[in-house]
Amino acid sequence: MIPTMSVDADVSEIADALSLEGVVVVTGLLDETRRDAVRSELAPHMAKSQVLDQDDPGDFFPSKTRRLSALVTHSDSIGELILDPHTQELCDRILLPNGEYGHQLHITVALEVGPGARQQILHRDHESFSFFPDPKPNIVLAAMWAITDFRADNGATLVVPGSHTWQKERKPEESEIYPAEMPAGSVMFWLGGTLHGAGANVSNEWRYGIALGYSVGWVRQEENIYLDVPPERAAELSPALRKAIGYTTYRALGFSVRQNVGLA
Ligand SMILES: O=C(O)CCC(=O)C(=O)O
Ligand SMILES: [Fe+2]
Repeated sequence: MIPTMSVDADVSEIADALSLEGVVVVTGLLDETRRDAVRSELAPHMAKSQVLDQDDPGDFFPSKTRRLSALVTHSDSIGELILDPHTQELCDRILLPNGEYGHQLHITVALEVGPGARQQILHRDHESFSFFPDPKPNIVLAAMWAITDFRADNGATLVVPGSHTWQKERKPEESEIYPAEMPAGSVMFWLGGTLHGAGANVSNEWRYGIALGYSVGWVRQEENIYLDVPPERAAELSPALRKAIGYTTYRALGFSVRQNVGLA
């Protein structure tokens, strides 16, 4: 089962469920006005995303899906999601023990799963950190913001609770895989070690989610944020958001002539 809690739940309970199961859904985090704002800001860029009709079963991304990254460049309201207090609190609790000088934004992607899309390959988001034996320490935490409802039939993310503690070789039984069904405005949080992937969409609607990943401040970010959010764009952001996306230092790491990246 995927633990589900409301936004009013105590954040320590949310963090405990996330640590225990590797996944938690929190409902009621984003109202319709704010969902519409972020979606409409991204729409012209999302429209340029190429939708493949022909599926390659080995491809990480199934056909009939739309994807867009560099969300900080494309949207002003995404900052509010990135800095969401629940998310930041969960990152503090789960990532700071493995990187006490701070965490950072790791990746931003809008993900639309269209009718007829197959299931995505189940994976762990921290696979790139292959240096660490499995189960790896918590280096990555991810959040999926449901912009539309997520249902089993429209491609809700499939998750294997508990799989963050598994050895790499263990494969999930069908009965261990759950769809993260949640109403629009909810957020699913999961750990870098939790097996998951977009579900198949057998409905006739598109499922729209925004995935925001976070990592400990001493690893390379998955998205090349310094290229995708260049200094000119970074200068337009609030200091808190600029810092959150990685324009900051982690002890000696990441210094810059640009005033340790306050950008003066
Ligand atoms: O779209 C989804 O539900 C999950 C996507 C995902 O896990 C990924 O692209 O890494
Ligand atoms: Fe993923």
